[in-house]
This record gives sequence, structure tokens and C-alpha cells, in this order.
Amino acid sequence: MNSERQELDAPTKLVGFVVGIAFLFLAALFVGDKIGPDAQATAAASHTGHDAHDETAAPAAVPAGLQATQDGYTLSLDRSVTESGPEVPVAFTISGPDGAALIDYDVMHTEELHLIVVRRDLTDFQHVHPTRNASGTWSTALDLTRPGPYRLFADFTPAGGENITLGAELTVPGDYRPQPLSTPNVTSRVDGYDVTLAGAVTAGTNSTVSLTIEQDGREVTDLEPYLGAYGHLVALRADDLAYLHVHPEDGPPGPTVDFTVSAPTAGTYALYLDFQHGGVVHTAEFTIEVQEGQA
Ligand SMILES: [Cu+2]
Repeated sequence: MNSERQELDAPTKLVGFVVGIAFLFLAALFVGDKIGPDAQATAAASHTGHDAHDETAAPAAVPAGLQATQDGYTLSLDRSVTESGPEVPVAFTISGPDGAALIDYDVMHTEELHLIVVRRDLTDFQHVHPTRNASGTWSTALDLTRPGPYRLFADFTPAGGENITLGAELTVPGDYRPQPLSTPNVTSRVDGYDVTLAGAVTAGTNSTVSLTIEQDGREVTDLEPYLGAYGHLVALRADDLAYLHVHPEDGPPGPTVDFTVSAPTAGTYALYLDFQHGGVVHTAEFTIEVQEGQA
């Protein structure tokens, strides 16, 4: 604009007048240009707000766990194919926006990073806490006895940042025979415990689910803290293994533990409840149908 303004310094009054008018016109255009995009942005923002209102808290972002790269962070496994076995070593890094392996994490649920592993057919769920070396490489051992594709979810919070869950696939070659997902259930038996699930989950909103734990017909009231709570719940969407964020609610050490679940869509989900009792972590598994939210 500066060069154009210099050209407007014409010598005669007439030309100066005409050019002055032209300058005002150009100035108006310039201001119009400045206002235009802002006005459009404002209109777009209010339009988005309108949609969000219509869909009642529909999440705007892609669900967690479906991407290996998100917000500048990348989960890189040291290999994408590995041998089978009960304790297969697995290593990975999380690189940050600067490309370097991330070494600064915020602790969340008593750990810097939670690694959730499940075979694609939602069996062989594992929840482990790898160890990190000084250069940012995480290492652990996984039970990959059965062949097939496994999804790994790294759930972490960069220091001072937002919680992220990145996903990557690790394949164990062999004769993969996917098991059908169990039909929806409200009771699950594991290691001599009976766990009962109560509460319906509705898409697009926060729902509370309550899990009640019994052993030999007696309510368990001496659950031990696990990851800073009396239970840890993971929910995965069956169609694509989208990873849901679930928050434990404060409460007594049993028999009932409550969680707040937010499912992005209706459909079938697998739930895995980790709880600790008698010094051992047990995992109860459920299949639930999430209901359509009210339009
Ligand atoms: Cu964990």
C-alpha cells in the first residue's frame, strides 16, 4: 500500500482531487478488505456455535487414539511387526513439535504415560506402564501370544500441555482368527469376582456408569487404590477402536465405583475396568450399546 500512496502525490489540484477521491475509494476498499474476513470469521463462528447448540455437546474433535500423529506429537514404534510370545519387548518414542523425543511429561493418574494394548478383535486387553530412559525411549514387554493386529494407545500429557492419546498398530504375523465381540452384558466374572455395570451411556453427553464389585457373593469394600483411584476404566468404540476418555469419580473403596463416560456416537463399545484387590489388578470386561443422543 505504501508505494501506491506515494504515487498519489500528484502535482496539480485537479489531479490531486481526483486522486484524492481515488485514494479514499482505495482506502475504503482497503478497510473493506480488513473488515471482510473478520466479518466472515465472526459469521462462521456463530454458525459453528449454532451447530454445536443443535447437536447438544457433540464433540468437535476426532476421537482419541485413532491417529499416530496429532497436535505435533507422533508415536513411533521401533517396529510395526514383531514375533509372538508372552513377553515380547516393545519400544517406542513420542516426538514433540520440535521433532525431538519428548522427555517432559505431566504425571496423570500417578504415571507419565499409560500404554493400553488390545488386539483388533478387542481381546487381550493390557494396561501397562512402560519405563522411559533419559533420551525419551519407552520400553515394556507385552503379551502377544496370539497372532493378529494389535492397537497400542499411548495416553500422556506433555508438560504444561493437553492430554493426548496417540494410536499405532503392531502386527504379530500368523493365523489370526478374530473372535466375535461378546453380546452386551451387565455382569462380568473375572478371577472369582463378579462385577455388575449399571447406568446407560448416551452419545454426545456425559453419562455416569457405576460398577459394583463382589467376591463370593459379598460386596468388596476394601478396594485398593490403583492409579490414584479405586478403579480405572477404558472404553473403546468397537468399529474403529476410538479411545474414550473416562474419568473416575471420588468415592469409597467399594463396592461401587462411578465413572463419567463421554461417547462420541451411538453404537457398540468395549469397556475394561481395572481394579486392585488383594494386591492384584483384575480386569473386568463389558460390551455396551451406547444410545443415540436426543436431537
Ligand atoms: Cu495406566
